[in-house]
Amino acid sequence: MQTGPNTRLSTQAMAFVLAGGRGSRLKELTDRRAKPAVYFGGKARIIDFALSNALNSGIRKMAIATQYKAHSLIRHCQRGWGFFRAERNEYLDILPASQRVSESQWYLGTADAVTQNIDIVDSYGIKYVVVLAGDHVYKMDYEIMLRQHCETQADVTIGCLTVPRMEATAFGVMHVDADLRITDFLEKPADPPSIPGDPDHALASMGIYVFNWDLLRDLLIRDAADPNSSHDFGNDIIPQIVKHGKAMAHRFSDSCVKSGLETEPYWRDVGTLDAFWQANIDLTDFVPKLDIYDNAWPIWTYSEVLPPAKFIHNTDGRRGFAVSSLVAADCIVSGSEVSNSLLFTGCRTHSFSSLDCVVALPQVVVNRKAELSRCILDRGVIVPEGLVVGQDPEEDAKWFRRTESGIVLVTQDMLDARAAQL
Ligand code: ADQ
Ligand code: ADP
Repeated sequence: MQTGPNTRLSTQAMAFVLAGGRGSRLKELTDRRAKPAVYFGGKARIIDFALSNALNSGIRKMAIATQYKAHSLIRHCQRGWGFFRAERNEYLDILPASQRVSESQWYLGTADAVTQNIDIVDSYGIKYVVVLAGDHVYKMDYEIMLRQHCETQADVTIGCLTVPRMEATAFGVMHVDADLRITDFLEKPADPPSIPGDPDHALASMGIYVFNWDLLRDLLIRDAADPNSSHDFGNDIIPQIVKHGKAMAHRFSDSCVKSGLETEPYWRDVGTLDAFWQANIDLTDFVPKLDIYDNAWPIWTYSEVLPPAKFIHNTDGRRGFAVSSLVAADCIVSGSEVSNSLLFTGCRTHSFSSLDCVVALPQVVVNRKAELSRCILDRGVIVPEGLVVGQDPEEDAKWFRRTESGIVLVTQDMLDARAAQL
C-alpha cells in the first residue's frame, strides 16, 4: 500500500464499530433494541453518527460487532448501509456474537469483540483500525486523528474530551504530558483525578481508539490467553499500552466537524432518558448546538421513499401546525398544535391534541384531545383520546416511567397496562 503526502490514511483504515452494549439506563427504550439502534434526530438512529463520520472521513471498510437485542440494529444496517461494493474494495460486515470462534460464546468484552473477528479484519488488508463506539452522537473527521497517530508514531491514539470532574466516574480518565502523551489512565475511577491547574475538570476517553492493526492483533492474541483479563479496551488493553508503550491523546476539538452554526464541539452520550430527550429537543432550538443540516457532513441513514409531511385544517377549520419543531416525512398533523417537538417518520396527530417538547418516535399516533408535554413516545405508540402527560407528576409516575427531572417515557406496554386497569 502506498503512503505519500497526498494519500488519505482513511483509505488504509477500517472502522470497527462496537455496538454490543446493553444501554440499560435508557430503560424501556432499549427493551427490544440495542442502544445504537435507538432513534435520534427525527430520522436517524444513534449508530448512524459513527458510521456517517467514518464514511465522510473516507473510510470504506467497516465492521459492526453486535450482540444484545440486535435485530432492529442489523435490519437497519442492512437496509440503510448496504451500498458498499466489494468490487470497489468496500465492505460493511455485521458481526453478531456467538456465530464464529465458538458457537456459544458471546463477546466477553469490547476487545474480545475484535479478537473473535481477527480473520475478518486480516482479510481487509488494512494498516489502521479505528475502534468506535456505536452509541455516541457527534461529528468527527477521523482522518485528522489518523494523521496525528501516524505523525507521533503512537501505539494507540485515544480520542479525548474535557468533562466536569464529577461526571468523569463514567469514563476512562487520563493524564497527559505537554506533548499529549498519556502518562496515566484509570478506567472509571471513583474519584477522578483532575486536569493539573483545573480542579473542576478531567480529561476523559471517548472510547475511540486508533491502532496499527499489526500491533493490536498481537495484543489481542496475548490478551485472549490471559485468564485475569476482562478482555476490554478500557480495562485491559489501554492501561497496558500506557504502561509499556506509547499512548497518545487526541483532542476531540482538533477534529470535530462544525458548520457555521455550531459554536462548541458537540459530543453526547445520550445514555439516559433525560439526556436522550434533551439532545433531541435541543435540535429544535433557533440555533441548535448540533447542526444536522450541514450538507458538507451529512448524517446518512436508512431512508424509505415516503410522501412529504402534511399539515391540515380539520373539518371544523381548526389549524394543524408545527412550530420550532422537526417533522419527518409521512407525518400528518391534523387540527393539532405541535411545538418544540420532534415527530419521526410516519406520525399522525389528530384534532384538538397538543404536543409541546415531545419526542415522538416513528409511527406514533396521537388521538384527539391528548395533551402531551416533556415526554418521549416510543415507536408505534397509540396515544388514546384525551390522555394528558406532563402535567400531573403523580399520574405520570403511576402509569409511565417518569425521571426525577420530570421527563416521561410512554410505551405501548405501559398504555396497555393502564387501559387494562381503568
Ligand atoms: P463504556 O461506555 O462504559 O466505556 P462499554 O460499555 O464497554 O464502555 O461500551 C463501549 C462500546 O462498546 C459501546 O458502543 C457498547 O455498545 C459496545 N460494547 C460493550 N460491550 C460490548 C461487547 N461485549 N461486544 C461488543 N460491543 C460491546 C468506554 C471506555 C471508557 C470511555 C467511554 C466513553 O471503556 O474508557 O471513557 O467508553 O464513552
Ligand atoms: P425498532 O423500533 O428498533 O425498529 P422494532 O420495534 O421493529 O424495532 O423491533 C425491535 C425488536 O423487537 C425486533 O426484534 C422485533 O421483532 C421485536 N419486537 C417488536 N415488537 C415486539 C413485541 N410487541 N413483542 C415482542 N417483540 C417485539
